[in-house]
Amino acid sequence: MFSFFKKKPKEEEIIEEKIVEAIEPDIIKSNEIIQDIIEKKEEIVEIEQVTKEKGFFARALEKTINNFTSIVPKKQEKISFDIVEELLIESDMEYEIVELAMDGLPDMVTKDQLRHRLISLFEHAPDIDTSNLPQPYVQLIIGVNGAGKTTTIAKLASRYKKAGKKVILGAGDTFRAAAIEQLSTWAGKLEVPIIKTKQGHDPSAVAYDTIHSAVAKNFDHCIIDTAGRLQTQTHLNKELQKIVKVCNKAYEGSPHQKLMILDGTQGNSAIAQAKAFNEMVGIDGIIVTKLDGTSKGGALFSISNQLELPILFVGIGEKADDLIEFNPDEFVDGLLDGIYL
Ligand SMILES: Nc1nc2c(ncn2[C@@H]2O[C@H](COP(=O)(O)OP(=O)(O)OP(=O)(O)O)[C@@H](O)[C@H]2O)c(=O)[nH]1
Ligand SMILES: [Mg+2]
Repeated sequence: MFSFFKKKPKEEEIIEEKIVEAIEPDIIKSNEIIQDIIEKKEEIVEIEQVTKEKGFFARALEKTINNFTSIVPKKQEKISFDIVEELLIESDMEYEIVELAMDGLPDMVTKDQLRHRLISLFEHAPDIDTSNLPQPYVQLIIGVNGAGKTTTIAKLASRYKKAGKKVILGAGDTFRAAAIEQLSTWAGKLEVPIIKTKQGHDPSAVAYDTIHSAVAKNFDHCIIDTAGRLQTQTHLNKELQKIVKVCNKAYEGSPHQKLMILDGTQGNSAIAQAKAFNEMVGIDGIIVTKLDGTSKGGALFSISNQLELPILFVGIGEKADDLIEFNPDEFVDGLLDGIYL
């Protein structure tokens, strides 16, 4: 301690000064780095907060909105008619529908004006009354290959189960190898029962057994998977019509809902598919999957408007929770908040 007050020899002082001189830039640099890290952390917290606050749709529509912001980089109060038209076409809304939506709008379009027009595009679709559902409520899931049918069944089952309902699944895709295992794995994860058979067996029999079991054991929801098929595959389409008939035999009035699963990344081309399936068996509602993976979010306007069918849910990821109820107001707000002040 005493030595602390002792005067340092001259060389020692010089060496000390030199060391300080040598390391000073490093100290300044590391202080800068620390400051940078602190600022970045604050930025991340802020981004996380904003992301949390953003509606589900804003997140689901991220790719579509990114496309918008490449045309309108800064949010505005009014956007010119031509730019709005470009934005809608860019989001894969069919030109006919764009014209319909924009008819009579002024040169500079406000958010409210556009919002009103876009929401009205969904108004043709009938409402589905979800009160007093028959029990069991039988849903038949249909669509082309890879649209997201099986994953959507898992998402629906998870949703119903969380609402305290009893759910049973039917592995009606007996055509594709591994389809039965895929649904069985989901059933295991979600802890819901599944009725299945061997690959190649009659899917109508699976549908029958599933419904029969659902009725006998008082299940609330019965969801039946089907094999992916193209509207041009006549034998598979006959098979689908047979499944529908057999459901009605197992429990009169079922299937209560024939749900068409459309791959959102296909944009407008999904409309032709849905039309063909609608003619084949009659569709009651639509679920659009993979909205998270597409910049073609505007196709939902054309899908609902052209088919005059309600979009019930949208898929926004691969997990069981990645399904959100479709709400036209929130969907339109999610889109417009990206470009309007
Ligand atoms: N990103 C994303 N991927 C999804 C979504 N829905 C389904 N998928 C993925 O799409 C792929 C196909 O999904 P499946 O559920 O097997 O589709 P499917 O219609 O049953 O297919 P097939 O039975 O072969 O006709 C899988 O990799 C899923 O994880 C979604 O909403 N978002
Ligand atoms: Mg499948």
